[in-house]
Amino acid sequence: KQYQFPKDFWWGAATSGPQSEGRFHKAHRNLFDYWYDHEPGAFWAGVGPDVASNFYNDFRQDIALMKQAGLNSVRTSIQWSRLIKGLETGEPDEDGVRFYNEVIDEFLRQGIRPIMNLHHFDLPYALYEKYGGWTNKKVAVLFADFAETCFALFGDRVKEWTTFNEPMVVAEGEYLYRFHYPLQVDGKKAVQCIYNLNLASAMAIERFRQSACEKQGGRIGIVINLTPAYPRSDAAEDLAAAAFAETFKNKAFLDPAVKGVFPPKLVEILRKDGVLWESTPEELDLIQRNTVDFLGVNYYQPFRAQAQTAFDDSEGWLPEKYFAPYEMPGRRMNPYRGWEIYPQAIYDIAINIRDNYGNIPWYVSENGMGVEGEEKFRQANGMIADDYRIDFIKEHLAWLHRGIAEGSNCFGYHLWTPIDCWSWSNAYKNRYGLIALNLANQQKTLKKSAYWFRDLAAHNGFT
Ligand code: BGP
Repeated sequence: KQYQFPKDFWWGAATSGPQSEGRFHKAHRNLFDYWYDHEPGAFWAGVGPDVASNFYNDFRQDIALMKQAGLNSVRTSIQWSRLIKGLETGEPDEDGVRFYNEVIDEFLRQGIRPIMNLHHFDLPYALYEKYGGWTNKKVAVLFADFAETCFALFGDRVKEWTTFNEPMVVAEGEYLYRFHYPLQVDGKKAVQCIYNLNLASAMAIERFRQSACEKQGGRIGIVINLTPAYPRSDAAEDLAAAAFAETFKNKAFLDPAVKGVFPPKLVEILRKDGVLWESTPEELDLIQRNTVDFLGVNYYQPFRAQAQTAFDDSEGWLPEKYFAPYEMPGRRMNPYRGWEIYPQAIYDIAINIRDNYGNIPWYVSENGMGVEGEEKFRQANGMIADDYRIDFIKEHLAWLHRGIAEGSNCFGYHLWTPIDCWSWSNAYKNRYGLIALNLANQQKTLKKSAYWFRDLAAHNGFT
């Protein structure tokens, strides 16, 4: 079968500043830098964000490799902790400005569209120390100031911006499931954090509308991770569990970003349970007025839900009061990574956006397959033969294609990630790149999937 995609489709890949640049010449540490300095061996066996994939020093070569892999667009992020020297005054750091200017210009010189994201889990640590991070609305205001500086400095060349990457993961990692610093379990803080991140995104969008960016052809969006929730069965309790999981995990960001309002059901339940966020009418109005132009959707895995039967409230309120994860027997697991593979969810997402979110323009901003021990697939000629990744992409694209054929307004697909990069959760154990990174000598070489991707982009589709 022939899978042709719409004209001018984005074929690209996504990375982030903190996972690729390394910490060279940074004015400040972000939360992960701090955590790593503090407890180097704790989670990453001593391998940290200090060098990452050395994009700070290698960016010209790296962008040339991305070009060879056929990418016509790439998302990365501007690190607040690199660009801004005066976290309170907003004063930019000279080397930070130089670096991002050169990176953006290099992308453009190679004919690659740069999409710039403003927050990829990398809050400056000093703002956590002083204000308590995203639980404090002051941080939202400072974020909007930082965003405004980015629009002024780079908006003449960057046409697509996104405010946050996976804001739900910030709330979950920091205040529910302990995988981001400060590693707390506090449902009430998580809920306030969700609200404040939505507010910060809307404030940044307001600054964008006030800037010259739109006149220069710019658009702004957000990158949300969607894990469509599927019920264990048709029993009423399972359906209700999946509905709450869908609301909490997905709609809590999707609805304010696209529709300007929080899901009423969520507000109702949080209020009833006494954990609703603190908001003001002015803030809610600002959120309502400042919705996105487009949506980025990160999709890796579905969420299977069942009725909760054993909620333990010893740690206070948690969203699990209303659902429990369900490990469906026979579900298809990634043999190298531990996440379920369910390509059809991409179609479900496409139809959901078409039917429930005004068919807003959107793209797949991350999708990808993490593989442990990829070296064993290296052939005699030196190339990693990652056929499993090619198959993974094809399967997801086939479902995406069907969603587009049925009218969903999708304009692109970005793989996570162009070049193997550092991970928050597993350092370099699981590789995702089209381009392999040899940690011993920082050599970067195209994998088989990179050649396949180049053909995909050149033909705007595959058979
Ligand atoms: C997404 C993040 C990325 C990236 C990716 C891979 O959630 O936006 O930053 O890390 O997941 O996941 P992991 O790093 O856990 O392998």
